[in-house]
Amino acid sequence: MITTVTLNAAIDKTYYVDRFELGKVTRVPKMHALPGGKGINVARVIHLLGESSLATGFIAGSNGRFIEKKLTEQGISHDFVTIEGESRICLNIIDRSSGESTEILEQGPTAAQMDQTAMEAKVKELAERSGILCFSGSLLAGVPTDFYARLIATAKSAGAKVFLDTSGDALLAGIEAVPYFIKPNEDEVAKIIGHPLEKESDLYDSVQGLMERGIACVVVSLGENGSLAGVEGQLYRVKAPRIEAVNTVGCGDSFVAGMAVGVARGLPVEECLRLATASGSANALTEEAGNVRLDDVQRLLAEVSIELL
Ligand code: TA6
Repeated sequence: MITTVTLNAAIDKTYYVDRFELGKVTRVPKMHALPGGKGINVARVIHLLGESSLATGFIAGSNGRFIEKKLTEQGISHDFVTIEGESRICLNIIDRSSGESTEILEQGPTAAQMDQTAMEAKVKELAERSGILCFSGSLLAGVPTDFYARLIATAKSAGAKVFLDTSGDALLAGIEAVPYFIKPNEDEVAKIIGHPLEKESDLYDSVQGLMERGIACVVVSLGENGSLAGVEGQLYRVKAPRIEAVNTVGCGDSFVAGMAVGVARGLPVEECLRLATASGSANALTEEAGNVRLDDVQRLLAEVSIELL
């Protein structure tokens, strides 16, 4: 089983509008509302790829109950810690005239000290029966910056492989606990190494450096250009298929899901990267965030190119 942890779970609402203009009334002819937040998206895509997943994290209020109900309807196992307040809504407004996407992300509830203790216990219990634990998304209010580092240490000592997909200070603190997998973008890599990336070789050296720190799998996302991946000491340049994107929100989460499925199945590195990249691209072909069609993933697998550097 692969467990995903979403500290700040959300209802992801996607609004498709004819034209979005600030300061004007905008009618919404079409919308989707799904359980979201990065880790929940990862759990859904793992499930769609045919592996067993379980979603945990913090939920609150009536939005939290909506998240549980919809996950149950989608056949995705869940075991959340319920806290005071209200889970957030994350809004993505897609302007059909320009194709532009605008995200508005609420802050969400606050976790008290006893909630954090409950989450540490939940992670320990679930890590004991999961091969992989994926921690995804921003921290919620109330938790310390090193909360992921603490949860990673707990999960690792229970024997699970840990994936971490977060940003900013939570990422900087989290990598101190040496997860198995991270997925920073170029700006985040620059923040980790403490200076700007001036030439291509700076990026290569940084990925090598992170692998030398014990992180087995470092994937730097390069947007629609694919990624640079460092796995077990080797560097790979991965090129994503050319597609007509409908909604790119959740592509990173779908990539993480594909990678976790590949690792759980014991696939060779290149096949893991291929499945992850095809899943990320397939997400962009659906209207909902964090969703893939299996036939798209299967078709796109052949269109991913991987070069050993
Ligand atoms: O990756 C897209 C997304 O998962 C949205 O679904 C939305 O819920 C958002 O990210 C949340 O990101 P955050 O980093 O705030 O947890």
